[in-house]
Amino acid sequence: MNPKRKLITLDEFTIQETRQFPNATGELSALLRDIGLACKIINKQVLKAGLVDILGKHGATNVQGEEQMKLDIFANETLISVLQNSADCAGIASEENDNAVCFDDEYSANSKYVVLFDPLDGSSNIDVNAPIGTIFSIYRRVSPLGQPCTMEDFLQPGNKLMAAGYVIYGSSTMMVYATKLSVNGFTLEPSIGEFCLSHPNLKCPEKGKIYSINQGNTCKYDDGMKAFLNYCMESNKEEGRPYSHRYIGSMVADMHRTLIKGGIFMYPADKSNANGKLRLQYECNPMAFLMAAANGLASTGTGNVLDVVPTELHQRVPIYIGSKNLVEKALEFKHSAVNVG
Ligand code: AHM
Ligand code: MG
Repeated sequence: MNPKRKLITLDEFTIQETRQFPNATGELSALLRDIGLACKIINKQVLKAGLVDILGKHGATNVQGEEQMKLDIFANETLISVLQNSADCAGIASEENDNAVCFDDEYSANSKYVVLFDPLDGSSNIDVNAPIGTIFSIYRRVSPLGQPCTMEDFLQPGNKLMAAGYVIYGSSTMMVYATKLSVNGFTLEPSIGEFCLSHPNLKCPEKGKIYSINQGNTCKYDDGMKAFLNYCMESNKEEGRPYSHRYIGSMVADMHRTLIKGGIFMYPADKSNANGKLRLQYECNPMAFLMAAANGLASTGTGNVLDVVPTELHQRVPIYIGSKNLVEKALEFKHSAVNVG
C-alpha cells in the first residue's frame, strides 16, 4: 500500500485552508463537512429516483407501509437535521420553509454561522433524469452570541457571505464551494464515500461562447434583452459564428457548465415577473459569490447581485451571470434599449 496518496478529501482541504488564518477556529470547515454529509445522504436518495416505478412513487406508501417522502422534502429535512445536530450552525433558512429556523439549544446559541439553502433546486428535472442540485450559503451572524440568531442574520447582502456553493447530482456528484480565497470542486468518490479535490482553483473563462436562458419566454422580454438575444444568434466578429445556446432548466447544472466552460446564464425580468424567477438568498447570491471568486460577474441588470440588501427571505431578483465579456455585453444591450417592453 502506498501511503503517499494523491487524494485530498474535502475535510483535509478545508482544514488546510483554515490553517492559513491564524485566528480561524475550524468552525467553517466543520460546517462545510456537515453540509457535505447532508448532501451525501441526499445523493443516495437521488440515485434511487429512477427506481420509483419499481419501489413505489414518492408520496405513496412503500412495501414496509412507510410513507415515501418527496425528494425535495427529504433533502430539506436532511439538511435541517444535520445542521441542527452540528455544533456550528445557529440557524437555517430554506427555500422550502416560509420562515427561518433559529435553533434554541445552548450550542446553537453560541454558534457563529447561519446557513441558507435551496435543498433540491431544479427538482422538476428528476422525472427526466437531468442533473439537479443543492445550493448553500454561509453567513457569519450579526446578532450577539449566547442567544438564538435573528432575522437580521439571514437578511445580509451577498457581499457579506463567508462561503457558498452547490452540490450537483449529475453524471458524477460534485461539491463546488467558494470562499473569498478561491473556488474548488470536489467529486464524490463512491468507494470511500468522500468528496475528493478534483477541480482546484476554478476560474470562469473571461470570454464565454455559450448563452443560457429560457428562450421560449422571448416574447415577454424587454427590447434590450431581445436585442441581446439577436446579437447572440448572429455571427459575431469575435467567433465568426453565432454563440451556442444551452439550457437545461436546472440552475445548478446550467451554472456548473457556465463556470467551467464560460458563457452567460440569465433569468431576466419579464412582462409577468418584474423580478424574474430566481431567489436572491437561495439561488442568486450564492452563485454570484462563487462566480465573483472565480473571476466572473453577476448583475441584476441594474447593479451587482452581491450588493442587493435583502428585505425579505424569499425575494426574487433578475440575474445575468457568468463570463465577464458576455455579462458586460448583455448589460450594454440592456442599457442602450430605448424601449422597455
Ligand atoms: P425551483 O427552485 O422551483 O426548482 O426553480 C428554479 C429552477 C432553476 O433551477 C432553473 O434555472 C429555473 O427554475 C428554470 O425555470 P424555467 O423552467 O422557467 O426556465
Ligand atoms: Mg430553486
